Amino acid sequence: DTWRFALEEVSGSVQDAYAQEFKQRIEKASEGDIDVEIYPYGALGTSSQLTELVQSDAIQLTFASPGHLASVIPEAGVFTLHFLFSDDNAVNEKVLGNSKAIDMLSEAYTEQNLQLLGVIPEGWMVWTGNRDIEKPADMDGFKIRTMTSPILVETYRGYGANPTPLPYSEVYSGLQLGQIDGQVNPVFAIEEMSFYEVQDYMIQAKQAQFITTLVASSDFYSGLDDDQRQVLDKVTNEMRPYIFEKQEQYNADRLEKIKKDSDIKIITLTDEQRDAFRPEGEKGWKVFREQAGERGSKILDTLQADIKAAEGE
Ligand code: 6CS
Repeated sequence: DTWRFALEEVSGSVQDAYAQEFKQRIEKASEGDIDVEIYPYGALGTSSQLTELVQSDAIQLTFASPGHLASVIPEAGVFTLHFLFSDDNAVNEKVLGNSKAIDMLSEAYTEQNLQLLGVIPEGWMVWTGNRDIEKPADMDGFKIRTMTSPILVETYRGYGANPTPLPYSEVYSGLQLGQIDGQVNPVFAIEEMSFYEVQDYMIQAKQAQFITTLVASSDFYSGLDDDQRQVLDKVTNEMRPYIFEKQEQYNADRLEKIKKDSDIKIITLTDEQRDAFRPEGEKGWKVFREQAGERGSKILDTLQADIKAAEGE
């Protein structure tokens, strides 16, 4: 059998590292029964289009980032909320692997013909801009590109920014032509998409993690024979520590590369500066609760409690 696996990121990205390792492990564990074909970003369409291809079973696997997917599954938008996750990303990784919130979320995916296979952090979201952003007032009228989910758009509107939702593929030209002032993504992505070449500032505020989800089409998943499903479940479980380490390494290495190759100003907000963003950043939570309803609220409350508990351990 051939499993087609589409990425929302280009070759050399965290998602690509995942897919390459996944391919090797699946092909080995299935003893040649399964071939995995990888389609990097650009081959089949935007993130939203990739999700549609999986929903209609035209391809079997894709990454579906909540920053886009929450337009279809508002509950997934929980991963895009600001100041929810722990400052310690190891805590986040642990919670994402265990929390009951993920089971609830999985129901919401199933209703949209998607099987949730994994929740994967890819690093801290970092702002880049043609201006420095150190206090909420600096966001006033700032034309920031966001992913396409309304929850994210409202979160940035809460800061007073002028959010512009766009597909990933349109960000570089938007920045270059000055149609947008800035964008937000993990460091590895800022490097590989060359955003740092057309921006003056890079601001680390640790307001959110970039978290993606790995999905399969429900029909594909339920149609697997027992052996194949076991192989898939085992491999996706065992990939967790692999990709967690990989994303840390990618983000650290690419930061060094950006420092070496450009004179972009890199700013890390102090705890005090970050705290000033908190009340506005948390406005997005209200929008999330409205859009994601009762189940969404329960997912948020459960995650929040699990993060607190894990921080205390
Ligand atoms: O900003 C985006 O749209 C994309 N960013 C990353 C790092 N991965 C996929 C996502 O679609």
